[in-house]
Amino acid sequence: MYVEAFELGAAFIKEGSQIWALLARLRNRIKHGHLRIAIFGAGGTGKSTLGHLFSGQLTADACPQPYRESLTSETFKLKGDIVCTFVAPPGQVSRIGHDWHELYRSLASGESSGVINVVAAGYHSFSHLSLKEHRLYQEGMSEADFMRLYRQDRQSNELKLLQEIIPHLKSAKGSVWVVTLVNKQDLWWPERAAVRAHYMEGAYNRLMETVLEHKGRQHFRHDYLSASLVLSNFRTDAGETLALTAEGYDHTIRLGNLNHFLRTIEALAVS
Ligand SMILES: Nc1nc2c(ncn2[C@@H]2O[C@H](COP(=O)(O)OP(=O)(O)OP(=O)(O)O)[C@@H](O)[C@H]2O)c(=O)[nH]1
Ligand SMILES: [Mg+2]
Repeated sequence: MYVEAFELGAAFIKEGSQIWALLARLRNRIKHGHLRIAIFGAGGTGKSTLGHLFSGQLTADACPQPYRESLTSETFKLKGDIVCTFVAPPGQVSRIGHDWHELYRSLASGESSGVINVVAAGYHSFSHLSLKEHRLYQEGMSEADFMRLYRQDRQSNELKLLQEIIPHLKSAKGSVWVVTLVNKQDLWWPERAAVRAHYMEGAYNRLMETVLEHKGRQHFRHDYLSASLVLSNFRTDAGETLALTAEGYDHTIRLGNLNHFLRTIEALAVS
């Protein structure tokens, strides 16, 4: 799912600093492939950020943007000879409807053969000014108390959304690949073993396995990857700190993992 710094050889680290070239190559290679990638995921996990990275509107070292909830589906097209499209519908539960159904249709017709499901180990951005306006906040709670409850709630939401997508993966026409992108590595890096176990050994994985059983290895492939699309402390607009970028999470780890993620997408996109 993730690559640890000590696993990265010197050559890999050097390449990690060339993410931009890799992204350009990825775009160039898939723009001739008539490929459409559907990006699913709960609100605030990083779908729009991912679309911006793919489409060249965000560089690997760009400044993070404050969270603005997407209100409609966003389509990120590659520049130039445009045939590869990344579609990311908004992930707030209240907005699941038409946009998600469009993506389901594109899976059923075989138009989309790649899916990226973005999760974030419960570190989902939200649009309330202060945590005190959040429905989970109770009088007297510290930021840490709130985060414990909030992350549990968001992780169950990730599962609920996956349950919703599963039947559509099963009935997708032809072969389909899925990447679970566990984003916001910069916020959960010290607890990476627990995060890895949560996704790869629990209910999330069991749900993915049902698709594999249904479609068979020949027609279904699922990979876990993780990255930090931007490096940013998790704060509310009111200035409350909900999580800090992790101590020890450095540029090399970030670029190494981003590189690993992009290389895998590149390989899947041309397979
Ligand atoms: N710390 C950190 N923040 C991130 C990362 N990726 C994205 N973000 C931030 O998370 C916030 C939400 O990202 P978006 O891409 O807008 O999320 P979304 O999934 O499109 O959200 P909706 O449109 O509501 O469905 C933004 O402020 C991003 O800058 C990451 O890897 N680490
Ligand atoms: Mg969005």
